[in-house]
Amino acid sequence: MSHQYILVQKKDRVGLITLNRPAVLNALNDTLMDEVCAALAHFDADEEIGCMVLTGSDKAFAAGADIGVMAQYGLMDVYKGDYITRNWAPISRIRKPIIAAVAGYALGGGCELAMLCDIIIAADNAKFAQPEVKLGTMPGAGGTQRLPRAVSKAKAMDMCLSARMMDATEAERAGLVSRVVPLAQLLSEVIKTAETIASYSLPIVMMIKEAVNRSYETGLAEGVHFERRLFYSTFASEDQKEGMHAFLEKRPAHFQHK
Ligand code: DAK
Repeated sequence: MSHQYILVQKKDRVGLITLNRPAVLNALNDTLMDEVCAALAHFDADEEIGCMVLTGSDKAFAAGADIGVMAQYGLMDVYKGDYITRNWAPISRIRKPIIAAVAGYALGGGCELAMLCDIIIAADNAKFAQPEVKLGTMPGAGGTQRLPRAVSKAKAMDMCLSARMMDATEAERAGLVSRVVPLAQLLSEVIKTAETIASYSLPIVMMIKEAVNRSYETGLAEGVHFERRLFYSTFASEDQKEGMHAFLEKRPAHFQHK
């Protein structure tokens, strides 16, 4: 498959997608998002892939939605065209884990795209912001919803209302990113983590993703109940037998993803 704005690679059981629109710091347009969605869906359906990584360049993960495109749109264009929603929403239905490897700017839609992933690992030069207010608009892909869940209401308000940039250290302290690594090691560290995840039983990994995501969308009792049902169901898998017997036999587990 050929792409205009992304690069796609398979590294053993890891699917790597690199945003590649350097002239505009990976600004997100429809073609780019169509390509990202298609590549993620392709890896999601590929039995040989256990985890995906989404990254950008050293300078920018993505500097937001393409302002040149948005500037021309009126209400009817965005509403009737289901602007962005049609090619962003499918990302939240991807069942395998996605890690965002963020270096440089993750602004507006770039920050929202990273938050659509399951884990954000940041380089020490990463900068996060929701600067839409400066353009006379507001976050439209989860900035006002996922950010407060990640970093607290006060910090999300601060970010969305003031448009200030949060550096990697603050983002880690606030809980937006899981860890910060030196820029030169970002991709190797992220791929190492993705390989570790991909080495585990795929259906179990998918269940864990599903269960953690459920915690965002339901109350505690319902969430714990959901977790318990999935936990019980892991006992019907061959990989649960393999994992536990491997421990008892003091040998590495060889998961068959079933
Ligand atoms: N769109 C288009 N072009 C962009 C861009 C963007 N978001 N960001 C940067 N560029 C372009 C610049 O215009 C420049 O192009 P040339 O002048 O070379 O032709 C080139 O990239 C390099 O940028 P700079 O020259 O500005 O580079 P600097 O290092 O000086 O500054 C910067 C880097 C990232 C601080 C600056 O470029 C900047 O502030 N960029 C805009 C950031 C921004 O405001 N982003 C938020 C956009 S609003 C939705 C989902 C999502 C969204 C909306 C709806 N739905 C689901 C409905 C998202 C909205 C947004 O993201």
